[in-house]
Amino acid sequence: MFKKILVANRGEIALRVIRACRELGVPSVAVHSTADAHALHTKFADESVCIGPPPARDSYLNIPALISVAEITGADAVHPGYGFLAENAEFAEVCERCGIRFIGPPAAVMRLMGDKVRARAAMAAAGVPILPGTAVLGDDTEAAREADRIGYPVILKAAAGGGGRGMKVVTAAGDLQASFATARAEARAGFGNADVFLERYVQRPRHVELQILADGRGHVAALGERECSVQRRHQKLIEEAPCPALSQAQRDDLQARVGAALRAVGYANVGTVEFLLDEEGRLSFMEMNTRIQVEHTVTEMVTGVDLVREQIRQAAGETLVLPADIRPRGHAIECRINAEDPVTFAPSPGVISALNLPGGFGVRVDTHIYEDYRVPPHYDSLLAKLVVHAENRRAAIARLRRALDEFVIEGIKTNLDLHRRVARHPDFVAGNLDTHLLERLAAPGPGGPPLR
Ligand code: MV4
Repeated sequence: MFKKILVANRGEIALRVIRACRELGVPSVAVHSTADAHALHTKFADESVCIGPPPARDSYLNIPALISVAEITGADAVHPGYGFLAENAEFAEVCERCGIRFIGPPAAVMRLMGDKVRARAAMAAAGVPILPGTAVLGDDTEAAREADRIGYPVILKAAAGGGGRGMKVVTAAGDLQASFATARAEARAGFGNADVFLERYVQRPRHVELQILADGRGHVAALGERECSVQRRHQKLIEEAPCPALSQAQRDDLQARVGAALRAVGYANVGTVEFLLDEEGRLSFMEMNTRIQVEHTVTEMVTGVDLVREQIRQAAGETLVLPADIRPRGHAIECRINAEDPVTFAPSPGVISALNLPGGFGVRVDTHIYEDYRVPPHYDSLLAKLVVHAENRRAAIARLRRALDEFVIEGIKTNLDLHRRVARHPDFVAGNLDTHLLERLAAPGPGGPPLR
């Protein structure tokens, strides 16, 4: 096992990692910006080092500063959490070159999955279903020919994009030339790489993702899927496990194919393979995330597997400990509680003047906030993850409503009310989810009760 782990993150995920370190008996080192001098992760860790001013590029993204802290404190591993440097292959390489284990997959696998065209090819080669689409496109003539073959609507995606960034839907042939030029320009500006490719566009998909845990020696465990369709502008708001729309046969088939694909690429550590589930119930690969995700908690609740502990153990070369039967037990739902204006969705930093966290049977709250804590304006707006677990989806929704009603955060604006309304909405209760649900809810009219 490692001698000491540097936690290269902040907020709730830094606490999550520090807690796992403590249970493993491994000392942890927190790093923080000057804006986070009073943050809980600096107090929970065994040691804490200030690495720079508030902007993330000068602190949490400052690779030389992080390496220096690891060397000075004697940390022999780095846990990147999510966001920040978690999917930065160069950071992983620098760590390894300095003799510090990066707790994540090998840099080469991170690069492969960061290239959406190569990732598609790797998945397809192992029999994972992908949407009709192309390799990197040479010019707009080729794009037009391929779009005609695939059939409209199509979507242009940046090969170096991901998470919904760098995408352009094209509904008619007359728009393709202009969209192709724009997509290339945006890809070059946004990712330093102008490569784009085409896929058939799925109009009203559900977002389903499969949690993976691998040891890099040929063992790939699939820990079931999550449904993450309740989102707004590519920010997930509610996640649940299992997906209410997937049959056991689909789940088994998916897990077998993804397992084969990830064995073939030498995957190690945790990862998430994202799929679109279309109106006809067909799954297609979208992209792979090579990090621990915000919503890993719902998988933990239904599988009983401590994913952060297992990713640390795997990175240290230890054998994976997994239950024999990793079928989900019961149902878990997570709400992301954000500091944001309920109408404009703008971030709402400030001081938390009063706080009551929900509790009781089947309720988990992962959060770094406390009474009198000042939410800084420099980072993402996630305040807390409320996770409920119960014997089935119906009971989980009842527990979620009860827990949301216990939750009090005063002094800043939050999306707690939005969650309370979604948890009572007929489409959500029925499991009729798709990626446009929140837009329909926010619009007044027959789409359901208006949300504002
Ligand atoms: C798509 C799509 C429809 N068709 N690809 C968004 C996140 C990124 N991983 C890919 N995304 C999408 N890709 C095809 N061929 C629709 C989306 C999409 C989406 C996917 C999952 C969850 C929310 C979404 C919101 C808008 C668009």
